[in-house]
Amino acid sequence: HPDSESTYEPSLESLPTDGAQPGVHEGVPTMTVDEFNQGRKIFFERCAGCHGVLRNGATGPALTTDRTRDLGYDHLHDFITYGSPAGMPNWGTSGELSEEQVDIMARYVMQDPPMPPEWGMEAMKESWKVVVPVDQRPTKKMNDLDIENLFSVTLRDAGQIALIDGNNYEIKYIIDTGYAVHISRVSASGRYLMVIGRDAKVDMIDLWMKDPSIVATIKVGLEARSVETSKMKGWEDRYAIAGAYWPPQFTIMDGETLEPLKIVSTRGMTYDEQEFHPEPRVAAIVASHYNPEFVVNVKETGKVLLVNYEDLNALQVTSIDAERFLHDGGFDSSGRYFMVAANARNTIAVIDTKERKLTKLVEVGTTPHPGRGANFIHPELGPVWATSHLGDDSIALIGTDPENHPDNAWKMAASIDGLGGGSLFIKTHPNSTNLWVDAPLNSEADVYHSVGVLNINNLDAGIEVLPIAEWADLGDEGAQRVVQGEYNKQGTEIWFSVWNGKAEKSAIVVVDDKTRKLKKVIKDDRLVTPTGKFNVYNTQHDIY
Ligand code: DHE
Repeated sequence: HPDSESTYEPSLESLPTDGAQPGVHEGVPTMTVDEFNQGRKIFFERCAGCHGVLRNGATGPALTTDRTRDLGYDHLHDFITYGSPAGMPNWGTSGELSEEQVDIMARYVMQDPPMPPEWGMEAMKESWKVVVPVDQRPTKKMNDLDIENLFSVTLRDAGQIALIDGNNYEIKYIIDTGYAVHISRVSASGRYLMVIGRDAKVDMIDLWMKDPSIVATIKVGLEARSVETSKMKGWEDRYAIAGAYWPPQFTIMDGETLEPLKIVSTRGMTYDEQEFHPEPRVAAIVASHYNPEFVVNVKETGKVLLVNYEDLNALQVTSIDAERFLHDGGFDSSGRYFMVAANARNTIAVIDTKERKLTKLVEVGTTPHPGRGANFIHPELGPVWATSHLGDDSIALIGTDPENHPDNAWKMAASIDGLGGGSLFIKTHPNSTNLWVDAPLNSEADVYHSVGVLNINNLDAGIEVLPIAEWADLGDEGAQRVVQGEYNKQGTEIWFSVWNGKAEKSAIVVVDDKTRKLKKVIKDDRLVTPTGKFNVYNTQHDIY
């Protein structure tokens, strides 16, 4: 997170604890206990997302001691300072880490990784709180908010979300949540907004209350990225599920109170080599519309788990071999096929949630990163789902209509030029003819200050580049990375975050979809490090 300046202080119990003693190996630089603890904290906050808590690697390479001691202190020190084009942030030269901290981290990754604690039912129950019991909640909507056009906006380093009115751009509420909320999801009824912090704190917000606020909360682990609720007809709002990075597990909860009901570990064998992996993290989770199931994507083992929630005491989990390093993804336009990126394997796995099987593994560009992807009807190829890439500047189009366009189905039917490498998110809307793509992790400021937009009816016409950061007019301070487009409910405008450091000003830029012209800049001192934005209606109905 090159632009975040976290002041988050994890409680001691949420830090990896011991076993390992710093500096006991021959040839390995020593550390004081204080330095070792600083290293633990920095690694947990900055590095574990890509390299894994146990450092076995995923989005980033493995940093196990056999490798780091081989690479040596100087190499590690330089790498941490300057980063790499492959995606390692330049922690030193960006000023994110001080010279002293770079030195600590170079020595730290040469020590054995400490084993973090487990987080089972007792810990979960202790953290669980029903703030407003179900019988004290309203039975109808008690406010005059246009709930369906609200945007839930992550204020990453503030540990908050903002609820912003999609009609008049007013910040209606700022709600304290876990640290660095990763995603927001909306329950099937549209009433409950679920958010999950990087610190694995799940907060459930009741949008029907006069003043929407948290009605239940729980911590499902020490580090997490995904939350979802049951969407199958007859099971609406019944269950919630959250996936954790550490401990590697998922938890099924009551959909109205977040009471933890079932915890399932994902530790086990990789799908291909069938060797034990100690840290298979839970990445994206979606709810099936065809079966009473959650689709749980396990990163390191490369398995997609279909978790049937009909009987939690006789839990049926169908484990589909897919590809390793599953990360993010979304449904095709029919809502039947789930397209998930196995990012380090340059592959999109297509899961048929109706027939409950793997349909295809599709090879795309380098390190696909779709967010939820983008669905549209291509004039020749028919319905397609699109992803951009972290590792190259292409956009891959995969045909999703085996009935009427079998020749293009489940393969990369086209690859077109996008904005640039370092892309994270791509977006369109059923009412739009625009396909928008960002590149916040590109190394060139001109590129990460912009978004690109293509006409889906004439993709050959090339990309128009819009200077979003310039439009935000925030001055010269900070990196101002432009990230993640999200449409309003009507599909008439698209919002982008201009993501700056915690001490700097950020903004949200709203672009008119038809004219591609600036419509509004939302600036407010409370908009600290805005990243993900989730329109309630689009999120509830999987519209992207
Ligand atoms: Fe994300 C989605 C994990 C870095 C913003 N991110 C996801 C999902 C996963 C994930 C597993 C899918 C969740 C789902 O659909 O259930 N993200 C990770 C990481 O492991 C990683 C690479 C490193 C880390 O340490 O977290 C990472 N992500 C980032 C960022 O740096 C971003 C840009 C800013 C931030 O807030 O941290 C970021 N990730 C997002 C957003 C989504 C997301 C906005 C949802 C996109 C959507 O449209 O659905």
